[in-house]
Amino acid sequence: MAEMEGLEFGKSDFVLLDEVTMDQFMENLKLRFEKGRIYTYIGDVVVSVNPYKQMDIYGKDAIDAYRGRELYENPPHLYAVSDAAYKVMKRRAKDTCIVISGESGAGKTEASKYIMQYIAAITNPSQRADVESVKNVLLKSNCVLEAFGNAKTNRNDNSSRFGKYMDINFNFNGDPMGGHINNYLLEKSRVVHQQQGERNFHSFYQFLRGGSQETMASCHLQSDPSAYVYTKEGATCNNDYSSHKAVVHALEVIGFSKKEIQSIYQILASILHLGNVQFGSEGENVEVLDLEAVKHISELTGTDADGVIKSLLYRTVATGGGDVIEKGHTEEEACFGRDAFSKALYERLFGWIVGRINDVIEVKDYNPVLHGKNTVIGVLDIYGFEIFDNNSFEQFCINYCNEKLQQLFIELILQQEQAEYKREGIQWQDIDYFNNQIIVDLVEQQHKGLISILDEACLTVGKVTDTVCLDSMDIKLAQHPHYTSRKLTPTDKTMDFQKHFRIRHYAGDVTYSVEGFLDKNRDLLFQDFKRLMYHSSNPVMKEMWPDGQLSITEVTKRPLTAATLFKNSIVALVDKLACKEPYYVRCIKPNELKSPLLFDDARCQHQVAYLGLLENVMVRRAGFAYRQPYARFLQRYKMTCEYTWPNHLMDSDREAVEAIVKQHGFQDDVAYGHTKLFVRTPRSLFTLEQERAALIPILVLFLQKVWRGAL
Ligand code: AD9
Ligand code: MG
Repeated sequence: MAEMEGLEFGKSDFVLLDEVTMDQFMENLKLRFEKGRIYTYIGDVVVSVNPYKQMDIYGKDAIDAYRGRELYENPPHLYAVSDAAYKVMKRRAKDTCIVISGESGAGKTEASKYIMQYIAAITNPSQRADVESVKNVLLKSNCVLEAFGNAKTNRNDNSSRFGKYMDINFNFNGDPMGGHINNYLLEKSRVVHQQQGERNFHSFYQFLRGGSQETMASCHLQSDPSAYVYTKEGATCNNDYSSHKAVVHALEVIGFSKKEIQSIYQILASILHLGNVQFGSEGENVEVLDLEAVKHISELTGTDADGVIKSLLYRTVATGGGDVIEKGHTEEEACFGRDAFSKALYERLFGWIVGRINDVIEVKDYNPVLHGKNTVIGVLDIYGFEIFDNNSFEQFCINYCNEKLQQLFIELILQQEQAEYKREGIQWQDIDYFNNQIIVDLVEQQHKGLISILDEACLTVGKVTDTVCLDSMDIKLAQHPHYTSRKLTPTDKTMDFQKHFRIRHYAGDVTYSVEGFLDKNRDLLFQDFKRLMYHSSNPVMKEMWPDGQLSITEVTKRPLTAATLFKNSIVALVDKLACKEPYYVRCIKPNELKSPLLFDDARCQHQVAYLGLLENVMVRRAGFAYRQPYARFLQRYKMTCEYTWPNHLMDSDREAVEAIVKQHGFQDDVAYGHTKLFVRTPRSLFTLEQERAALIPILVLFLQKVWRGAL
């Protein structure tokens, strides 16, 4: 219990710091981490430090302790905010969301899983079978999506390489009745290439390690990942075997048919074989060197071997005059096409899996007249801010997304405060904070923003290279305070003149290599591959390629680029979040070594700074650090006042609260809202807390005596 947590564990809410300084903040954060207290509040925001070890704080006892309780009744915990989000959703029929943010490896995905587990545990007390089934699918979907969407990176052994936003729908009883998953930009380039020390998506290694002999034989695979170009950078690890079994089991529980599961693994196998396809050329003629691999691919994808070869070597193009011709690839184009095909196979597989899960959990036959209002809790777990040695288009998108979420945090936290003060009839004072809107604009502004410049370069006919595009950025953004390139700061030796630009993100400077930006943004996949797959004899695979039925003359010439599609999806996400009541979990990564023991002061301080946590505390304390509904305040502190203990005889709780405040002499430090008491400085509360703490042992003794009948 919070009240049982003595001061040796530090302050459980940063709002209670004596002074809001970085030093005090860090001292408290470190002390709590070292004492095994990984969660601390800023009001109702949870600050979490990754413990890098299993903590005994998530079991059934903990769930029972937090169920239905208020935030301040227990020590800070994810369960407490989950419960708060759930209560608001249920009592006020309001949609809520829990936004989990923090950099790669800070603990977002783990947090999202605990939150879902908690919600699953506290709902459906009557054990209705249909509700249990929905909960089961929601929980099992994590295992599947992690297998196909996560990978080992140099930052995190289980890094999410896609963004996930899950809505859980509740009926009027507060029981989950369905849900929907939105996935965002899977980092598909990982399918064909990984940085040194990283792995491809877990699914490949799990399959190679855990697939049955029979399946491996039918897929013509050997279990060694080094036999395949796409997986040779990584290696299998010990839990790949058991994970594979768990994933297949989860797929079955969710409701994937045998045929569907088989198709999933046939696609993985096809991708591995595709990666091994090499090309040779003699003069103009390019040919496929590995006919064996092609044979396997055609067998596994239900396509014709000649068709596979043809789409690897030629593309169909429509001429200006409306004729359709076949154009042979150069060797380089053939390699590009092969990799683009592999990436697309995986991306569509992933999207299809998410779609199938959504089919199962979609709310069906809901009648608001019969069933009451259907409310939602959304849980957002998206890839965290990333700085690698080599940052490319993917990091650009991921970091832009984090800028948007930071912007939302700023808006909502301020908005919420403002709304609260307004609701309660109390004046609001503005606080100075860094508004990262300027960086958001740098990326997404029409015409002048980086995405617009990129798109323009992609749509320009003729040979526009990455470096030409960089020139264009340099010209248009020369004056921007958050953009720089070597050309603009020639003395900076850390940037390559040809290839790099740098964005001063809210979370730090990131230098991006522009190489490959245009290709990744265009995201070109020759129509021939789409047509090939659309004609697959396997109906599961055919379903993934509906656009393959278009003839080349029907294909739109200017599809939206990858960056624009991503931007649109993130804007839609932010809109979705903005209309819900938000709860925040801000995750901090304590060190780069994945060590449970080390609290790296500088690294942590940097995160506290860019997450704006200090400002968060200041905003929270501006004017009033602490607020509580009259009834709650009374319940907690009535023992400290002779007029309220054990019960007051006044006309209202508010009057009783006034009596407590007056007796302790801090009437100048408070404001009375319509339903809540607002306390300006935490010091007043300390006095009350201390007095209460001193009274508790006496009270306990007294009660024990009463129970024993001694009094
Ligand atoms: V990324 O942006 O997807 O790369 P996350 O999601 O923030 O990142 P993740 O939740 O995957 O990080 O945590 C990284 C690792 O830290 C986990 O695999 C665990 O080994 C470890 N971790 C994180 N949170 C906890 C926890 N509450 N208890 C124990 C934890 N270990
Ligand atoms: Mg994650």
